[in-house]
Amino acid sequence: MNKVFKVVALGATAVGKSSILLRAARNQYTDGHQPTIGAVYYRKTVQLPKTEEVIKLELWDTAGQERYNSVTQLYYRNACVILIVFSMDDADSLQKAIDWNNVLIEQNSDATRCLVGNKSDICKKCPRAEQYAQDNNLKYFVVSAKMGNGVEELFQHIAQSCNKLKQHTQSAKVLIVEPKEYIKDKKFCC
Ligand SMILES: Nc1nc2c(ncn2[C@@H]2O[C@H](COP(=O)(O)OP(=O)(O)O)[C@@H](O)[C@H]2O)c(=O)[nH]1
Ligand SMILES: [Mg+2]
Repeated sequence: MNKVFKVVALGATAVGKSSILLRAARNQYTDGHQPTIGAVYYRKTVQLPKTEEVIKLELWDTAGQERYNSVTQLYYRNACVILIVFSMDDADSLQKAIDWNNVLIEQNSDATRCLVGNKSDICKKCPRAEQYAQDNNLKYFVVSAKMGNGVEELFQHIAQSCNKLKQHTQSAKVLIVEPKEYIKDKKFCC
């Protein structure tokens, strides 16, 4: 099955959401605000370690809507993974990330959520984010879209989460299909 998993990035403006997605998809980085016109999403495939398995991802960018507080549920609906991004040097952006996490909890989002601290090249640690992630059972990643640090590890984790979901849905299907075939083979007549 060639399922493609949707990944989205939420967070305050200028925390580096577009830069992380561009680094992950094309291994590119440019200083300055990323252009918001153009690709709505990037494709990325991730090879899972020690397997033949390849996970296909669609990385969706907000196209800058967060600047006007106009990111709607339509954007992150059906996402398998939601990256909640903040900038390691900006406490307000961490608060915004926490607000997003609360919104997703209230909406009963079943996507895998990851708290992502970006710009680790200018600020290496954020104890408040570490504590928040620990207290709220959130996976926490520290990355630098600029230097590339941590981005591959983040996407390995994302791919593994998607793979678990894939296996889960596949085994659920087997459970539904098998009893029907059993009945057919036994030639029940009614
Ligand atoms: N130092 C540093 N700057 C970054 C990093 N990632 C993004 N930026 C800069 O932060 C600004 C906003 O980045 P952008 O990706 O457009 O943020 P977005 O609004 O969240 O999509 C730009 O000037 C980027 O060059 C990073 O890892 N380190
Ligand atoms: Mg952007």
